Amino acid sequence: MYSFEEIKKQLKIQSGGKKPVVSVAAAADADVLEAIKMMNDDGFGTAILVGDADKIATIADEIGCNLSENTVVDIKDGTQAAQVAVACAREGQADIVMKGLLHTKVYLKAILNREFGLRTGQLLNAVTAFELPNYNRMALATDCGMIITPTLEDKVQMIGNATQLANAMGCERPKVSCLSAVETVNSNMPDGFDAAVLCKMNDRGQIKGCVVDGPLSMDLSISEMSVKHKGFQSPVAGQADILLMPNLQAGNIFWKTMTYLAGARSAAVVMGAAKPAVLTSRSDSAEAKANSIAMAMLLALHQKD
Ligand code: COD
Repeated sequence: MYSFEEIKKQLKIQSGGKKPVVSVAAAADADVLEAIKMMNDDGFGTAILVGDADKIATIADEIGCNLSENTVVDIKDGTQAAQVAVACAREGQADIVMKGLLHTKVYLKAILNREFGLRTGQLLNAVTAFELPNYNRMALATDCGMIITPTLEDKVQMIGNATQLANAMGCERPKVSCLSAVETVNSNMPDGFDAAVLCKMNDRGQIKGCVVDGPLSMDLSISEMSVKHKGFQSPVAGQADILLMPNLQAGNIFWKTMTYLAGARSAAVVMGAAKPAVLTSRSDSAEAKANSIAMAMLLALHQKD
C-alpha cells in the first residue's frame, strides 16, 4: 500500500494535471489552513473554504496561505457551513469534503442529512490509514471515528469500504484481521464470534476482494515474530493490511495511542458516501490533515474510474 509520500505522487500522476477540489466545512482554523497551504504548495489540489471569511483572511495572512488559489464562501454558523461544504461535494463543485473546526457529530450529521447529505444507501464509516514506525507496511483501521457498535452486517460493509480504500492505495487483495483479545473463539467475547463468521463468509465468497482471518490478537495480526513464536498458521497473521476493530472505543483508543505514543502518521476518510469525506480530529497536525486530503482525493479519482 502506498505511503503518504507515494499517495501525493500518485495523485499528481493519476489526476493528469487537473487539480481536485476539497470543500472545507468551518475553515477558519490555523491547522486547517496550514494543510490547505501545504496542498497548494505541493500542487495537488485547491479548496472551497466555507466559514467566517474575516477570520479565514486573518489566519491565512498570518500563515502565508494564498487565498487567490482557493475560493472563500462566507458562512459564520458551523452547522450551516457544514451543510454548504457537503452540498459543494454533492453538486460536483468539489471532489471531496473536509471537516474544519467543527464537532465530529455536526459534520457527520451534515453528511448523513437525508435532503442535503451524501448518503448512498450504503453504510458510511470511517477508515484510518497509519504509517507506523514499527510495521513494514501501511495499515488501515476501521472504525476509529464513526460506528459506535457495529453489527455483523455493518462489519461486512466496513471490510468492503476498507478494501475499496486499500485498492485505491495500490493494494489489490488486502489481508484483513478481525481483531479480538485472543485467537480462540470464546463465548465470553462475542466479537470473536463475528470474526469467525466473517472468515466463513470470506471463504464462501460472500465477502470478496480480500483475505479475512480472525479472531486474531493484535500481536498475531501485525508481528511476524509473534506468529513464529506461537507457531501460528494463517494467511493474514503478521501481515494484516486492514485491522477490523470490534467497536469504536477500541478503534479510537488504537488511533490515539498510535498517534501520541508510537509516533504514527495517520489520515482518515469516511467511506460509503457519494464523495469521500475527510475526517480528522481537531487536534491533528496540519501535516496529518494534508495527508488525509491527499488520500481522499486519490480515492475520489479511483471512484470515478
Ligand atoms: N451510515 C449510513 N446511515 C446512517 C449511519 C451510517 N453510519 N448512521 C446513521 N445513519 C442513518 C440512520 O439510518 C438514520 O436514518 C439516520 O442516519 C439518523 O440515524 P441516527 O439517529 O442513529 O444517527 P445520528 O445522527 O444520531 O448519529 C450518527 C452519528 C454518525 C453522528 C453517530 O453514529 C455518532 O455519534 N458516531 C460517533 C461519532 C464520534 O463521537 N466519534 C468519536 C470521535 S472522533
